[in-house]
Amino acid sequence: MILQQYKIVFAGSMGAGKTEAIRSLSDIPVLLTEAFNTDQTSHQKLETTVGIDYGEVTLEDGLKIGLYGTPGQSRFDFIWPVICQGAIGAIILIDHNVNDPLSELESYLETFQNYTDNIAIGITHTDEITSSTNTAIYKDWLISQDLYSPLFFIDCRKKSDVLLLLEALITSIEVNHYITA
Ligand SMILES: Nc1nc2c(ncn2[C@@H]2O[C@H](COP(=O)(O)OP(=O)(O)OP(=O)(O)O)[C@@H](O)[C@H]2O)c(=O)[nH]1
Ligand SMILES: [Mg+2]
Repeated sequence: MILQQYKIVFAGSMGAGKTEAIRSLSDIPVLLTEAFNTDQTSHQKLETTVGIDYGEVTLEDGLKIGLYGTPGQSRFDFIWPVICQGAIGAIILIDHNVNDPLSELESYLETFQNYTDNIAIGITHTDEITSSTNTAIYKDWLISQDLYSPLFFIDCRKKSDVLLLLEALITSIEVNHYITA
């Protein structure tokens, strides 16, 4: 399982859709590490990731990617740098409906920029908007920070959405580092 040609890590807040994104994308049965969620204050979901999710996808050009999902709970943040070892990039997923999604994005970017130069951002749950936060804030903020990470609004339950984000990340890596399959 560690012998994948390339490794991409999915990071981001609890319930943002990391496990779901890997499930949608993977060509193989996904190795999940879900357990009963005892942290109902952070998120009211029934189960949460407590280890490393793992899946694989082979892109049209034959490039095989290992998909590694992190646990969103910050009590597991010690494992994030471990999972990122050897990764060519990371996808940060942020639930648009959390209290302050921009500060969550800022905080995950700040952390994961220590582990990889290549980051793409997926804003999730915009199909069920419950907050009054404007969706324009993300791009405006990235521009204000002089950051040019690919950013898409995605539904993690849709393979095509997650694939688009993954391919945008791969393209930006190829442009930056001339990776060939
Ligand atoms: N409506 C909607 N549901 C979503 C979206 N993305 C994920 N979900 C659902 O949100 C729930 C939580 O998703 P998970 O994939 O478990 O979230 P996670 O990021 O892995 O969460 P942790 O492992 O707890 O950190 C699941 O029921 C998903 O199907 C989305 O964009 N829209
Ligand atoms: Mg999960």
